Amino acid sequence: MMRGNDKSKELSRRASRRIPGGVNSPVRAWSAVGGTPIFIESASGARLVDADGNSFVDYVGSYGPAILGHAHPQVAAALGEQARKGLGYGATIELEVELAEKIGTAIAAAEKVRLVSSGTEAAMTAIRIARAATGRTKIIKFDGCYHGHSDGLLVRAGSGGMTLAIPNSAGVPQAVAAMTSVARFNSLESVGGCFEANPDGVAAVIVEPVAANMGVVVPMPGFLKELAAAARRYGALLICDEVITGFRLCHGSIAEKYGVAPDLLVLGKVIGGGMPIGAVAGRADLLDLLAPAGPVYQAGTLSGNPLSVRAGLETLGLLSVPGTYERLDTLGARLGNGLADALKRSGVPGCVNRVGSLATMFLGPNAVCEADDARRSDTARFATYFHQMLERGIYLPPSQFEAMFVSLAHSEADIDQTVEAANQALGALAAA
Ligand code: KE4
Repeated sequence: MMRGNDKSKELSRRASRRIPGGVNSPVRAWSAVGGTPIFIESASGARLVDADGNSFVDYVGSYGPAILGHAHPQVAAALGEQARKGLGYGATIELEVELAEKIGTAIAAAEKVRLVSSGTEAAMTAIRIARAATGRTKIIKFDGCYHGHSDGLLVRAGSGGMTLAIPNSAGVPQAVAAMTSVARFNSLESVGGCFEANPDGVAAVIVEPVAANMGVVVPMPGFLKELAAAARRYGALLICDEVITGFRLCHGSIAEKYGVAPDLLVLGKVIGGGMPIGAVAGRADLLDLLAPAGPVYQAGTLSGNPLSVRAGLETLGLLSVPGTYERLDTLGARLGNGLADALKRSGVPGCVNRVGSLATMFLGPNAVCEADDARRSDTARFATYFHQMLERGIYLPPSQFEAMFVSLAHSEADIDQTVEAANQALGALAAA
């Protein structure tokens, strides 16, 4: 049981005086679930400890990077060693080359790689490359998918955009938003409609191959392959945003596992091992459009910084151990099946979507295949469920429209504790 949250309450009041909404990223604000966000004191393995000393099994995992669990000793030691060599130089180091080579070896489509400091930067750069390469302006994205907060991609955005019901951000000029057409995930008909509505041509289609920012939504069989074929037919580039899925669902690109070879890929999170990172990768002729090789400008003071690339290399090295992704899938299946059984036992309507170590339990709809299905979730009930789980020592993402992240540090006992807590929490919901 929780030991109170007085310290988090006091820190939240202090934070709100100096930081908008008291957070440095909206999804951390608990706007959709209510209550005071817990402030984290430390984390290790699958557990977090908050400022009041409460301990939780963690399913946020820094929203994806903590795939090894928090504070992995080998990664922490490597960071300490690297820091003693300096934090950054404004010049290139061998480790950047090594990380680009490792990504290129793992992902056939990643002939070249440009490292940046966030997924947002990487996605916006991929769009810029596509516009330069095709001479076209329009892009197609999917309702509920999230690709960071650059202007043109904050249209019908998922993650915080869905959570806070700000699908189209203020401050984005209508002229910019109009360059983005929005299709429905898993609907090839809506994709065709977007292409037909833009006779001047579309520069690129950007998609999360497994959507994870409207909650987890799995691509229907053949959807990604047909999407790639449609893009090719209309002369548009295909950009797969694998900021979440890259090196999480397999040792590389999940798009390639679905038989799709994207022209450009967006990566982040896991490849930095918890440190700030992003990457745009893909065909060499496209990446070579980037300055100084080509005319598309993109830059970053801390791009490829020594600490991020060292943490990323250590993490990818540990993830290359045979059996890693089978283990993640086994743990993810134990969690997903357990939550589905708990839903059924409670009689609370809902469904569980899962791919590997990514899972979302939707409360309300009995199937979620696209954003409008997800929007039919009972978010009030989810808020109650969130707090019921928190009381039982389980820390979930504070939104129905996020994914649960399972790490290699989660044990069967952690998963079973989570499922038992869900049985009790859903039972309480059903009885309310
Ligand atoms: P960042 O700019 O936050 O590093 O990455 C943006 C991004 C791009 N593409 C995908 C598929 C993403 O999921 C993200 C960021 N994910 C959210 C969680 N759903 C980050 C959490 C946050 O905004 O604080």
